[in-house]
Amino acid sequence: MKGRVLLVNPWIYDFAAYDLWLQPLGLLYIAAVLRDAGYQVQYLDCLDRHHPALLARLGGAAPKSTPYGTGKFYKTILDKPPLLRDVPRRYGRYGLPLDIFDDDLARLERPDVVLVTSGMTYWYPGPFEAIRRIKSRFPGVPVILGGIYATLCHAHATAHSGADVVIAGEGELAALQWVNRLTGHADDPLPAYATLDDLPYPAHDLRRRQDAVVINTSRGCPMHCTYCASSLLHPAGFRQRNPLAVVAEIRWWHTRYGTGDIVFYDDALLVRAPVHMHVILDEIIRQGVRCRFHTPNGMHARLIDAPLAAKMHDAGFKTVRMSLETVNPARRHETGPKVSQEDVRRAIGHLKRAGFSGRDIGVYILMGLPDQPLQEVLDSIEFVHACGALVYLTLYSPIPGTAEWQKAVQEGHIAADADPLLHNNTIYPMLRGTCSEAECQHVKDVALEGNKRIV
Ligand code: B12
Repeated sequence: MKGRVLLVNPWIYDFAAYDLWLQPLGLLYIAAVLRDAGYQVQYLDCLDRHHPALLARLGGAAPKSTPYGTGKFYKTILDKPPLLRDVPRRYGRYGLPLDIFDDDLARLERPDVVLVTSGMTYWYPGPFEAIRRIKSRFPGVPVILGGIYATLCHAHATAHSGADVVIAGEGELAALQWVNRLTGHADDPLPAYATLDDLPYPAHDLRRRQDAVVINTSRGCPMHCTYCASSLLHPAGFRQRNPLAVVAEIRWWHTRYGTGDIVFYDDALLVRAPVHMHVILDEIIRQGVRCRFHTPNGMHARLIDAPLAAKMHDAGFKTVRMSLETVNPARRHETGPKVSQEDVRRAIGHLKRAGFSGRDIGVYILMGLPDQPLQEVLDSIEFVHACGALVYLTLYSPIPGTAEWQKAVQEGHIAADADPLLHNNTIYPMLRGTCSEAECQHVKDVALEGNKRIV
């Protein structure tokens, strides 16, 4: 054993959060790399809905989950940060109560290094709280912060997080290098990860349960939509795994851990489908892997054709989501014309003919874009409902480093150095006056009412 490393998945601080298979995939990859390098790893998950101490506090029953394993987090209502004072919503911390986390920390052996991950930029109070508590329990132990917030808001994280080291970007090798350095193994050779296939499987076994496992068949995205941060998070560009290796990983979780739900986290799952997704689906069907598959991250509708839809159905896909963003062609053209209305209509048709019901198919519509009239959102909702699929509204907020961010700064909608709390998609449209709370609610009601009629 070269040393002991603690890995922490922190809380979410937000107005709303839902466990749509939220798993810290990047941190679990790093855990696997460290374990392979000879470190003992310990793991604390502040978002563990099945933590026995939490369940005991809630009366002992299992947490309510959907049949596919998603569900509500425990929420502790908190005072709003002053910047968000005027938002007419209840703010809170999602995940374990603080004392349960502290008890877990107290039971751990002193680690040599602690690694903390971070998700959405505006969730930074979560990692900050975790770092504060870790520092108070283990004074002198170095803490390294990485992840999406740490990458997109590197300067903010360096200045304010309290971490000793903040690492941007994909972190498998950087984390190992730092841990080696901090534990006196600086001269140890590093593994050569030339392709994604060289990485170990993410350490999902550290999680309390493996009923649902998230997986990446690729990293990055070949498209460059103006609102998306994928290329900033994956500067090495778009890379796909060997499709047979993906199926081997799915089988590994299914046969060894009884995993029944596999969730794809890819940005661009269907790109190069003939040599990638088709092969994955063919093999799942040929090998008789009986899992349920989900794509909570929207797929590219243009790439869903009849043969692909049929195979997805036969392979056991259950949650199928794609993105339309808006029915306004001019706006789609400006942001990255990856999908048209016709693509979405056609894709829904293919999926339905393959055997999916309208309730299996969800289409993301973006709301609160700069200068976007409410009517455009209502038209988009009407279009999706007329195609016979469910609408999922996603509220827009600009992400630092993207083209839309530059534009928002230039047009004075957000300050270049705005506190990342203001990136929150729940409030950004409201703060900018793009849509009021009442208007947002009206649009949501229209979407929900229409969704009820989808069969
Ligand atoms: C999967 C995904 C989701 C999942 C949930 C993911 C999760 N666990 O939270 C779902 C589908 C639910 C989702 C939802 C949303 N998402 Co999302 N999502 C992603 C996506 C595609 C992949 C994230 C991922 O797991 N990557 C794979 C792993 C391997 O990479 P990773 O976690 O980054 O880890 C690597 C590094 O970060 C680093 N690292 C990580 N941890 C650590 C720790 C240490 C110590 C070190 C050294 C390194 C390190 O090393 C890792 C391995 O290389 C990203 C885009 C992207 N390409 O990152 C968007 C992204 C994170 N999502 C985004 C958005 C906007 C949303 C939504 C708000 C969309 C909407 N408008 O509704 C919602 C809100 C979610 C909510 N409120 O609950 C934005 C972020 C916005 C922001 N301001 O931060 C992103 C960047 C996409 C974009 N538009 O550019 N999302």
